[in-house]
Amino acid sequence: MTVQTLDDIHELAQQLRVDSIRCSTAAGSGHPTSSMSAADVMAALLTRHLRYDWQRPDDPANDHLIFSKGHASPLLYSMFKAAGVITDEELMTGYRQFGSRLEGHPTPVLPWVDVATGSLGQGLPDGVGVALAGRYLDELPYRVWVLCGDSEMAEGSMWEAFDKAAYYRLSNLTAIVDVNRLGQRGPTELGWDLDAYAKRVEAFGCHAIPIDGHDLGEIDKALGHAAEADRPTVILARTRKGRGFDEVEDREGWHGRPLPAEMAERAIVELGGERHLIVTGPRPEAGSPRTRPSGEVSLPRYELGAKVATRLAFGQALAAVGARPDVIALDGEVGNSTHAEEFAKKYPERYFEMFIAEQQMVAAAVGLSVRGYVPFAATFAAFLSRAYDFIRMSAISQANIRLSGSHAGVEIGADGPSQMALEDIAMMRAVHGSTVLYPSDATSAAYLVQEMAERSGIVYMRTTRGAYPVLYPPDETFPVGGAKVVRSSPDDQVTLIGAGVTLHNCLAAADELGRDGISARVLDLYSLKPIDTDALVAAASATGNRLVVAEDHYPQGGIGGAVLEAFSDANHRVHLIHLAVRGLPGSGTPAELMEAAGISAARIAQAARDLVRG
Ligand SMILES: Cc1ncc(C[n+]2csc(CCOP(=O)(O)OP(=O)(O)O)c2C)c(N)n1
Repeated sequence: MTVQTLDDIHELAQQLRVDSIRCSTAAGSGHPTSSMSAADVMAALLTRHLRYDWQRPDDPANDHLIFSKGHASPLLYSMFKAAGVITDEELMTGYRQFGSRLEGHPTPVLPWVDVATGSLGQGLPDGVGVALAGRYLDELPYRVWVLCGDSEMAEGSMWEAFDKAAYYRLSNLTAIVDVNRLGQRGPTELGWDLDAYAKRVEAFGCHAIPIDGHDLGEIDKALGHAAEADRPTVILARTRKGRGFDEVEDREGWHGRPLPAEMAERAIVELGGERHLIVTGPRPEAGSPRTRPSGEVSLPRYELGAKVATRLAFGQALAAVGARPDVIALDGEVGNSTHAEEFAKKYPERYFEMFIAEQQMVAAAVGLSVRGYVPFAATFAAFLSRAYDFIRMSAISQANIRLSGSHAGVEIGADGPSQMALEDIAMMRAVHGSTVLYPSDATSAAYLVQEMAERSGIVYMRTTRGAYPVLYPPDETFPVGGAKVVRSSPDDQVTLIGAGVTLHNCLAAADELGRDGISARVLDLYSLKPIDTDALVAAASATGNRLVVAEDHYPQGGIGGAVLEAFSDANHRVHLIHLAVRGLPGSGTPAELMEAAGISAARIAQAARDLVRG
């Protein structure tokens, strides 16, 4: 039906409440009361303001609706029923069931869902990324509407999002905060103090509109204002959790609890019974994203033996790959260290400074990926760990993002352990479907940057601070999932495995061993996930299954872990010495720190001698 009056919207809101109760009671699980508080706002949005072609979720002109409070999935899925894209039967039999697309929290398994939510504090930052794409890249008038919880507002990432939304004047972004006073275990920090929320929001540069979130007239007006604002809008909707059923309304103890069947029956009666309205809301204005001319990617070329840091090669290659107009770069205020600034010099209009807001930086990449862009986000590898939950969730969002972490390991030297990434390989390898790359020289780094642009999922490159010799000629190729035998002879007695700075240490160790009459093979493991199991098994088999792995990372989950998992999968037995950073490092020169950590050339050579001489 075409909704005409506020009474019609009220009918729809009651349907959304009833359906939220019905599906969660049927599942025996879910968050009906969190859904009921926001039903009025969502009914008004769906019928009058969300410009969306439900039959064509890929239409680039569509508005975007993100449930940052993803646990209100009963409400979202009830909206899908009201839009006519899922049936009542699917909602009642599928919600939260094994194998169903109506998962406990929304994911892009559903074509109308942009990003996975459910880890609170992420949907709004993701929405900032989508809004950035709309305003600066697509140049389309679509709007991004994000439903947030009030307890969720305690997450710092929400404020990173408001801050960046205001900085980039994202007038196409509207956050709707469902201020129902209650969180999971009880009252929220600010309760119904809309003034306090409004002051904070305004201080961040956004436009606050406090309303009664159950007054359809006020809601409709606020949503209309938001669409016309010249900066991001935050609608602060004062609501009551469980609204519409007296037994639970505004009462503690009902968060995340479905109503028992007999209670659900009473609730449905109180809410006026079941309804099956299918509504038609506004459609998007026809439009296509702005296109930009595509150029030839011409990667930088490095002279063999020249000393070039892989972080510099990353930046230079990123600038080269920028010839593709879909490539976007994001920086966490360290672009001169990661060398992402090389991209900024060439393509300032596709470079977004996120300042020191790593969570927002990763979320923006996810939002850009929603619109099909190829985002690269770079900071010190150590600081990506701050955004790890965002990285984890981006895999659930099926996002395609590229991350680069510079300043890996103790090799960074004097700055000390706060700046050293010693956990990043473990963290990134553990992400679902991720790719983890760790080049040792500029040629391979540049090649792999281009590979990153082509690859889907979460793709991570670890880079090194110091400058080390270029090992490969410019036309060498480095397929993802491969490895390189850098040095070998038929007499090799041991294989030395490294990546990044430790590959250079392995080469120096091989020289030292050669002087002692021990011939060592050296393997460059530039692709840690996927890993080249065949190359590992071949090298082991050729060298008496004697291996030394050296890595500038803590021992857990790094290169050694990846190598041992590969041998275990291949059911191949080896004698392996694993050199990794085991103590807590301090400051020093790279050489001092690598020696102390036991990953220097001398320590690698000693380990190899021990293996060979048994
Ligand atoms: C990062 C994170 N921390 C904790 C939770 C567990 N959790 C789920 S819902 C919720 C309360 C949310 O309250 P609010 O944002 O006010 O939403 P409401 O359900 O009241 O509408 C909590 C703590 C979570 N999902 N994510």
